[in-house]
Amino acid sequence: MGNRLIAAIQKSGRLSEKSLEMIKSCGIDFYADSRALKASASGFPLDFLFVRDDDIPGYVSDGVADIGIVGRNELDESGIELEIVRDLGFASCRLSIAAPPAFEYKGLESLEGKRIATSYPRILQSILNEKGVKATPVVVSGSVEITVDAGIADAIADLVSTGTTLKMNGLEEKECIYRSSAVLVSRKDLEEEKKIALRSLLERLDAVMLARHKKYILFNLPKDRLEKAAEVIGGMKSPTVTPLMDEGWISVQSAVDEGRFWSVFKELKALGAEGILVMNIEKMTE
Ligand code: PRT
Ligand code: ZN
Repeated sequence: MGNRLIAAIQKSGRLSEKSLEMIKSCGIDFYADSRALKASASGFPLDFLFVRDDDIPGYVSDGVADIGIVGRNELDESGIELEIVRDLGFASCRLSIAAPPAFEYKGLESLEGKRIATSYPRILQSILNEKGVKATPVVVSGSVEITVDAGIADAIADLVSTGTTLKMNGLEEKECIYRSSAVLVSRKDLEEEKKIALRSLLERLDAVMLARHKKYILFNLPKDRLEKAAEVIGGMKSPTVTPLMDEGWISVQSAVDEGRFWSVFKELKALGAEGILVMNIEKMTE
């Protein structure tokens, strides 16, 4: 063990699968039985502890684990200070104020003197404090959505992703007050060898995350449109150009930001591009 990095991962829940998938996509091999509480990677100095997400910040700060993957909400709620080394982007959700449609909501001020049920009292309180609003928190550990109907709260502050749960319980999302997604956290005082392992993990992770936001495109283009096409594509230094048998034509390939993809696609077509092929990129460096 000694110099192997120990990662605390949620045993079973919304973060589990994606956390492991992210590590696997870095080319790190391991076998994790769903009932096992521990696992070890082969060919990379990384071990896993499978635990409840609530325990992850504490385990990392106590040194039981060196790194962990946890929701930003869970970390902030714990009040434990850890280094957030990467925002992994998955399991994104928002903490929102919700109430029955009849509740007239004009902003956080409308919560003055009201009872608000939540599982995230610390985050809620800090947001209310910022606005100088005094409300009574009602702390529950689950099924927050039923508290209004049950008569113990006037409004709730709960995590939302699709909004279906709120609707099903007759509640209206009034305002998003906080955003969260899964983050990779680390102990602040890692030993040198573990730091080296973490750096190597991050290098791989960055290549995977960068690739996720890009598409690779390949197309044929009349030679004289190359300059214009390069402008449209933008991004990387310059596209790769290969001559074709037909002298007036070339084949062009480049990575394109996913967010800009459809507008690039349209403009390339307008420039006369043909046979456009689009591919996912597995890993890349800038
Ligand atoms: O057993 P363990 O303690 O490990 O897991 P858990 O039950 O505490 O957590 P889990 O697995 O439910 O969630 C882990 C993390 O996923 C959370 O801390 C968030 O960071 C993130 N996440 C993302 C969510 C949601 N989306 C989410 N929608 N966590 C909870 N929800 C719940 C929400 O509380 C509400 O009940 O889903 C419901 C709303 O969903 P929609 O889609 O109907 O809006
Ligand atoms: Zn939990």
